[in-house]
Amino acid sequence: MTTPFLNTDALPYCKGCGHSLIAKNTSKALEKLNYKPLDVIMVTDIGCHGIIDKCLNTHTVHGLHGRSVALGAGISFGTENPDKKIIVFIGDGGTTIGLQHIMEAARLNLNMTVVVHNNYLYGMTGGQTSGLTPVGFNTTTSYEGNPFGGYDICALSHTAGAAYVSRILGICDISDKLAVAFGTKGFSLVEVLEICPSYGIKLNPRRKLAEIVESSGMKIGEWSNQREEYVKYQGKKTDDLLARLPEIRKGFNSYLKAPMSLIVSGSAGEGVQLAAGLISKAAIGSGLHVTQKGSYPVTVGVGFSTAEVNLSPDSIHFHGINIPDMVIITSEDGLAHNRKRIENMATGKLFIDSSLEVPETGAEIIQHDFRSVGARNASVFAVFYFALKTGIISTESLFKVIEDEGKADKLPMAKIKDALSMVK
Ligand SMILES: Cc1ncc(C[n+]2csc(CCOP(=O)(O)OP(=O)(O)O)c2C)c(N)n1
Ligand code: SF4
Repeated sequence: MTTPFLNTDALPYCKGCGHSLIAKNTSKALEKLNYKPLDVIMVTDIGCHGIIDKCLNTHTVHGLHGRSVALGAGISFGTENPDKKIIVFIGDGGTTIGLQHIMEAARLNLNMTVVVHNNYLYGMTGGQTSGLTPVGFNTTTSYEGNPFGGYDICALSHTAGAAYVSRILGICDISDKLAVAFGTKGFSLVEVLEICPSYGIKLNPRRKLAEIVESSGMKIGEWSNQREEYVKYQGKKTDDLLARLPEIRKGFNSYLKAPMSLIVSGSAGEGVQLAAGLISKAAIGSGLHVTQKGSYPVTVGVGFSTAEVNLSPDSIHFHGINIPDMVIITSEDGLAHNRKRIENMATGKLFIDSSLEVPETGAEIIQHDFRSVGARNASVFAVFYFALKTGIISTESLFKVIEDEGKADKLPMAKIKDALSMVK
């Protein structure tokens, strides 16, 4: 039977896995609290518990191992809407890996609930010990019993400042217990104890969950802190960074009818990213959709600098560039960084500084002395040259960006115009 929150009753877990019980009772608890599926943002972690995503009718986000709480925290900061319910599903493995994220969310008392699926081991990868495995418990990395005790995630979260924490056994109907956590304002965490039938039960035959819990020394129970939730502490909201960017209005046209990928590359400190930015903004001003990505070594002043630009008359859904349509190379560093991709081009155009050795390529080769305007301006001149030769964007649209951004004084415009006037 499906529920408003679960689109199937064929949950993807091994027979008897406690993860199924948690998923079903989460649905039940949310129904009891009158949440609608799209009021709920479920963030899942890596692990067996995380494969529930496809069964959920809620919003879903799947995070890296241990990082789901950080994602949930980001969503909580971003939504700041107590009517939306953010729930993070995480395993004991992810809890170990992302412990600090949990502490931080508890310390700030962010509006969210973390459900720790504690089956005492890493389920998906074959039953290894986690930081929550209790002393004496057998796993595939401790066949003679874990020599260490596990973290008390409830005590840690409570001490860090969580509004509500509980440790419960993952048996029978746990929906009311989950509902208490889901209904808490601020940060709540429920540690649900279970045994993974595929590894935990096999490796620990004849042991019962209640006895394992007892021997771990960690009590079943609930703990709370009377605190305001994070939203109540908020002062002035920070301005949206995007809102500060000047709007680019369409003032030009482009003949581009299909997506085109372009690489601009040269040496760090030679205006490569600036030049690519000019193309991108001029293209937006010409009615195109644009993505731009920069890459350069961490030592930003030496080595290559490469910009990847996608231009398209329609929305762009993937910004990666494998084999580019066009390439502009203004220095040896840029050539070395892109040689493989240039060699793989069967068509397209390569604009390359005439001082450089031309690599083997199927692209049409267009050589020009871009460095004649000075090394620091070679890339800016090269994009003007590119505009002139291809007509994809006009040189006027590039001049307009420079004007609008007040860059005319910082660039040798006269030199560039002079050099352009000599281009045939
Ligand atoms: C960063 C990272 N490290 C390791 C892995 C490999 N990995 C995938 S699932 C898993 C174990 C998950 O165990 P747990 O978090 O306890 O969840 P369970 O499978 O028990 O639900 C691991 C280590 C990964 N996907 N990503
Ligand atoms: S391997 Fe263990 S944790 Fe994973 S689905 Fe099967 S029983 Fe559940």
